[in-house]
Amino acid sequence: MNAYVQRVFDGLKARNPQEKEFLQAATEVLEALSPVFDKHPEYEKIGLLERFVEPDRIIMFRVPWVDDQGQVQVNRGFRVQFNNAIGPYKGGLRLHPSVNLSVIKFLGFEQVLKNSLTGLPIGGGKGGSDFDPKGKSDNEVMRFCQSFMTELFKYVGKDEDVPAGDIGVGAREIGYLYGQYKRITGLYEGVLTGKGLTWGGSLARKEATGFGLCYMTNAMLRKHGLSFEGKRVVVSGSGNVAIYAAQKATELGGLVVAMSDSNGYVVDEKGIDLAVVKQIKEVERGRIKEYAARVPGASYTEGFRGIWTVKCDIALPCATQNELDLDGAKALVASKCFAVCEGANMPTTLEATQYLQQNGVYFVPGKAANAGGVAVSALEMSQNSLRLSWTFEEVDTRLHGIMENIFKAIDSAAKEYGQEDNYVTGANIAGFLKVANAMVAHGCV
Ligand code: NDP
Ligand code: 2IT
Repeated sequence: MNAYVQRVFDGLKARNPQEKEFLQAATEVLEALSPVFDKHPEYEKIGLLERFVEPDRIIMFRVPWVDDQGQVQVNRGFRVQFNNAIGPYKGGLRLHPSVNLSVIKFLGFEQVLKNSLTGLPIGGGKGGSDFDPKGKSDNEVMRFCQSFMTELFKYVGKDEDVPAGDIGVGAREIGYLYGQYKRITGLYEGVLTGKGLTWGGSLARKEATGFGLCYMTNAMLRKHGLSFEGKRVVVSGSGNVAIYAAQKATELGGLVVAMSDSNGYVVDEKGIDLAVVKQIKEVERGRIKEYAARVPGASYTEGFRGIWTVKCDIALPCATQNELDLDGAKALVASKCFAVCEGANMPTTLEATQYLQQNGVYFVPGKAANAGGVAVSALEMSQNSLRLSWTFEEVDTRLHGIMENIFKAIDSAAKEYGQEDNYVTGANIAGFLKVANAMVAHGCV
């Protein structure tokens, strides 16, 4: 590793010893960026990397709310505003019991590079809470969201910081958050994306991450003379990203044979029936296990990690960080899987990524492969500014173009740095250079 990069990395580890997810993301990014610093020694004098790895600010706050029994509950809220060199902070809010500062920092850091790759004017940020929406009533979720926004509204705005959904945050939560923002500020503005279609949302935002993932996968496969046609596809998760990835993979000719949630996975050799998954997950907020009870011939297995033992050609991890570990990677290689494209953020551990790449599996990291969601969020911001709405086809066509462009950018950056087909290197370098140029132009800030 370049000596300057190594020194900054050592400092980062010493200062944040408990932040294991953040350090994991930083390891991948800094290793990939090392050759950029060999080429640009002038970056050291201006402390570019020290500034790049330190968030602009971290906001942490108490979120008190009253449950249905009248008992006061307290959660912790976060917003990490990581970097706004190329546009207002932009990134989702995650509600999950595993949320802590390390998780939000890793997500915010990745978001800076991802948002740059979209080619749109958006900086990077992320937020959320350790609140668990599972098993909560609509009223409890509403009271939580109102309390969360009562603090967060001070730090966000359409030109300042624009949150959106992530794990545990969908249309319901965005609605409650938006209602409270509007009530407190009196502003009807595009402060959040993923809004409902009658109040400023964009068509195709719901589908965007999953569709975009398949457009990216397709672009990458095409380069290698491959396609989805007739291929077995495994999609982990069964939330927003997973459902629309499975839908587009099927439309492109793939056979999606397995999906999961945090409890286990289902296999359906005839191809997953997405109408059943949507009914269970989007309407009933139920468990994937139900699928096997409703669809003849389908089976359910406890434990979400087992999904990688299902034989496939293409794997699309779309659940959460570190869901695909070395054992999973070995199982995929053994079953001759040839492509892994990340719908989730950092779903593959560092060891698993290395193993897949060393065994010739084409691997596209989340910051490039799942950028379609935030790209359409940025298109939602554009539509809000214009005060009009585009058709589904118009947004989908733009999304398709953006994903094709990201593939070209990461492919050529990898080539330029002598690592053709290493899309981890390509994505990090291509995403970084644009942000770095803006930071240089803005001086020491
Ligand atoms: P959802 O909440 O809609 O779905 C999450 C899915 O992942 C569920 O099936 C959930 O299962 C599973 N999951 C969550 N946590 C765990 C865990 N600890 N172990 C195993 N499974 C888990 O979220 P999204 O679909 O929106 O997000 C999925 C991933 O995609 C995340 O990494 C997110 O950061 C990323 N992403 C999302 C974007 C978006 O636009 N929504 C954009 C880009 C990336 P269960 O129901 O059992 O919890
Ligand atoms: O990880 C992500 O890119 C998201 N959760 C979407 C962020 C957004 O602002 O749409």
